[in-house]
Amino acid sequence: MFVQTNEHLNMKSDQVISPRVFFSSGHLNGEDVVYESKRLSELAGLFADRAAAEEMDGNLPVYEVYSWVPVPQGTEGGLFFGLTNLHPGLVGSEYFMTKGHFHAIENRGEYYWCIQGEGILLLMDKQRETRAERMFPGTLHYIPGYTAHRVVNTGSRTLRFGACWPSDAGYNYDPIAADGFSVRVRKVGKVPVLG
Ligand code: M6P
Ligand code: ZN
Repeated sequence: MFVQTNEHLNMKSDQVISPRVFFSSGHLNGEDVVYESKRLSELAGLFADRAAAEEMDGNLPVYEVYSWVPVPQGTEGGLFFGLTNLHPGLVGSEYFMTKGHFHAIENRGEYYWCIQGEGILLLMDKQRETRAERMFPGTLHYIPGYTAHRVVNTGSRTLRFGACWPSDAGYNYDPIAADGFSVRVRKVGKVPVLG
């Protein structure tokens, strides 16, 4: 990786500081970067075919999330940055997916953008009306407030997406844990079907 140093800039080193966080296509590295791996055992309850999930290896990684948390959780006015690698796979006929969440401060929005792979972003409002946006490299997705968001990997390679959200948004997973999304994405023949 090429890192520009202060020497390259021909400035006094107290005028320019070197970057401390690095974004590459698959990783975030640096200060205040938090890494989390989500394995099938903790996600089994998301899938309709729970028995199929329980027959699979619980250690299987489903997705990994890197989050750059430059200010404390809950700070008003700040932003967090995330990179998620969602692996390809099926539980029964249902594609691997993220847990999905509303924000704890419900009116907070978020951006997602697809870097690699293909999938579907499910957006569900408080009335459980769900719409879906296709994700493929270069797509940019605005997630409004009051809207639960979940990503489904319908492709054959790791779906990689970026995210940016307010540092006071927080997470509310409870409605999803209780009732899921109103739409599931399944592989029927060779294609994803929503239902
Ligand atoms: C994105 C952001 C993160 C989120 C992650 C995984 O990177 O929205 O805040 O944690 O996706 O999604 P989830 O928390 O629903 O599992
Ligand atoms: Zn979010």
